[in-house]
Amino acid sequence: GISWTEYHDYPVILSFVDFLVRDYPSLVTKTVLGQTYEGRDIVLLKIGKPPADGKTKPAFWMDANIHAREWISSATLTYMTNKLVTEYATNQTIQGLVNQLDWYILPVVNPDGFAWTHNETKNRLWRTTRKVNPYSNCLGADPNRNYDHRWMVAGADQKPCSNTFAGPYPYSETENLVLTEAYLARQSQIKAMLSFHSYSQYWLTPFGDKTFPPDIAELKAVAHRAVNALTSQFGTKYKVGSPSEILYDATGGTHDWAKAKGLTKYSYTPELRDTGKHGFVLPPEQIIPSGIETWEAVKVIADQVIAEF
Ligand code: 0X9
Ligand code: ZN
Repeated sequence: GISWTEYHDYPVILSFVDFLVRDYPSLVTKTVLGQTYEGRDIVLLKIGKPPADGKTKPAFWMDANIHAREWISSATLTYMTNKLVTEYATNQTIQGLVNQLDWYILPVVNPDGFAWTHNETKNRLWRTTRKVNPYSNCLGADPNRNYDHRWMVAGADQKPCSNTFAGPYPYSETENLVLTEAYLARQSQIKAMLSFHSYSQYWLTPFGDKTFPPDIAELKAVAHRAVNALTSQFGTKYKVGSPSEILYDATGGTHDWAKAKGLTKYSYTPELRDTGKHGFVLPPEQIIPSGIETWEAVKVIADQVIAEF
């Protein structure tokens, strides 16, 4: 196994994934969705047991680190993944959640950017992918602006050197393309999706263009229950609202895409710890508390999905 007292680079996260698959073969399967621009594997984990009655189970999707520098997102997600797998045999609650749901987990959506932030001599605060852009010396695009729902409508840039460069066209980034294909292949099953980012302590609801889905009241009610459960652990406070309401307008992001295309009811972007003291460079001592509290929020949404199914 690995520890959650420090941050790990991509090879260590991949070996953690392989360790889970090797030690818990009846619970965990790994799919390589494709390769990044620089040739790294993009991996999706499935945690679940085949249902006793042979019926389809609802599924819960979680991904992290679409933005390279937001290390707490994959650290929190791997912490929760480890919990789901290693406590299955001993923890009644987890057993129920794994028996009743399939969990799809994509721990690092943007491995090239992530690897770049781990290279000591380079840029810890890198955000985007690492693809070469034609006619520019700047690398990469913002993969959270690269989906095709309302692409380039708000909070996105056409200039390759911008941190919010939407890419030359939707799905110009392989990372977005393979995520979308994997998601669409499982869409009838997926009832909740969380795309973890940092920082600000927000539980963002759709959409990022000042509009709202018809069931926004339900989504916000569940989000409030989720963050209340989170806060109950250590007092960490989260705000609930759409990006336009509490952050800024931005289109072409993961949770807007999943909601707008009618794929998934409970679609959120949680912006994890902190509120700016350390920002993206959150001390590793906060990984375990973040994992513990975020898991409380995830459970609320999972219970809701199960109750509605
Ligand atoms: O700007 C972003 O992509 C997100 N904030 S971050 O500081 N992590 O970069 C917010 C995304 C808002 N999400 C959608 N509009 N879907
Ligand atoms: Zn982000």
